Amino acid sequence: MKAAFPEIETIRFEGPESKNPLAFRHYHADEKVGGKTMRDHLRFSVVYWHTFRNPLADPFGPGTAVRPWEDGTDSVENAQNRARVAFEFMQKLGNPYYAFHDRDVAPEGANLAESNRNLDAVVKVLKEEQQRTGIKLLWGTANLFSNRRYMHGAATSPNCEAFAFAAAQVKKALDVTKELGGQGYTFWGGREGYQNLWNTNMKRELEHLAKFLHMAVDYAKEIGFTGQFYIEPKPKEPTKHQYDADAAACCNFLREYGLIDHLKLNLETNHATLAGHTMHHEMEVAGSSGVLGSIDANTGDMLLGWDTDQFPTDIYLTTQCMYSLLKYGGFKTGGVNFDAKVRRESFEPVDLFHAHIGGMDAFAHGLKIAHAMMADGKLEGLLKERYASWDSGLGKEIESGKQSFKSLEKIMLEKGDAAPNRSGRQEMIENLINTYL
Ligand code: XLS
Ligand code: NI
Ligand code: NI
Repeated sequence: MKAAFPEIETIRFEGPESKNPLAFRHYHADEKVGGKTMRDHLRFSVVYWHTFRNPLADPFGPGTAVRPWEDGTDSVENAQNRARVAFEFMQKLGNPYYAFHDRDVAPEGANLAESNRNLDAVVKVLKEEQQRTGIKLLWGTANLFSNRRYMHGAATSPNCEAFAFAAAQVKKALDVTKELGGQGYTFWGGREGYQNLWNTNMKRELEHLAKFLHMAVDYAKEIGFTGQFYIEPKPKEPTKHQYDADAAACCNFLREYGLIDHLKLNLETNHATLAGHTMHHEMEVAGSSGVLGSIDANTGDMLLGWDTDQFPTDIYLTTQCMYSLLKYGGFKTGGVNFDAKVRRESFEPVDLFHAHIGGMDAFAHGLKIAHAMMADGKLEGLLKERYASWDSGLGKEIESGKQSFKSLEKIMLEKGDAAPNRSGRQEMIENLINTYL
């Protein structure tokens, strides 16, 4: 095969002083941070859909991407060749993981059987390339939102045969994910939501979604797929309201339908901001509920209200992500998955490298800062102090269930008022954070 990126060498770590745009300044895979390599902390993953399939169109114009390896057809051969290109890219970049939807890697056929055959033909190449390079599958997923059969949703469609087709598609995607040794499987609720409540039976749709996820869990057990399932919160787009709106809504749904032990969350930065939250908030909600699984790393634009999926470069953001991640014990099966695309104006193949290098460096930098903050312990100390009233005496008694409304009333009637508050020191803490940056 002709090299797709002949002019690009393997991307190397050159240190913070390097002026080489095709080098890492912070990501040094083998370097240990707190006893663990950066590679193992961050578990970087490249997404197939944006990096190898996105033509860079927008609602006002067609795609601009120049991808010399594409032959312009939707053939299986082209898809197989693209798979080899993808691995050449990833090998040069040095990310240990990737992720894909079934329809990203292989063309959809005229019917389910043909689609499955197409997928098998490309999976064969993916498997060879995984073995050749050592790059692993972080998670697989099925595209249950592009085909017109899913216009009303997949698991939440009013058309039970759309549900059935989606089930068959996920079954195959699980087989393939297992075949490739995938460490997880993600459900992002593509069109699982509503555009209009007048024509929607919300309760029934939610029950169907739960049923669908239970079937997936059962099938995984049946075939011995032990990877982690994830659900990926997003509040809107393409539907007006998606049922998996944010981390808290997902936790509620999973608990209500007996799925909380089977799925963790895959949090995406731009989805958090679309939901009116920060990523930091979503990480804390998931982390404190024990369901922080993986992250789709990207960022939105403050002035654009949609899922722009930009590559993350903001060190403050990556520091928040990595601080929460370290606090909750780091990734087990998940990783930093770049669900991000280059801008329409950045149409050349080399831009794919610049984008990923920037994202990886931003996260590696964030990791180093977060680790330093943690090792220093000042922030943790301040937090401990802030809640100190709960560590002994009355606070401890309340926490351990030894007090009631009645007993507390008695105490407060005697005291007359609560002890004075202490300053929250927000500005001091914000200044402290800046000292690590
Ligand atoms: C879309 C989602 C999607 C999922 C995978 O907004 O982020 O890309 O990550 O289906
Ligand atoms: Ni995503
Ligand atoms: Ni997204």
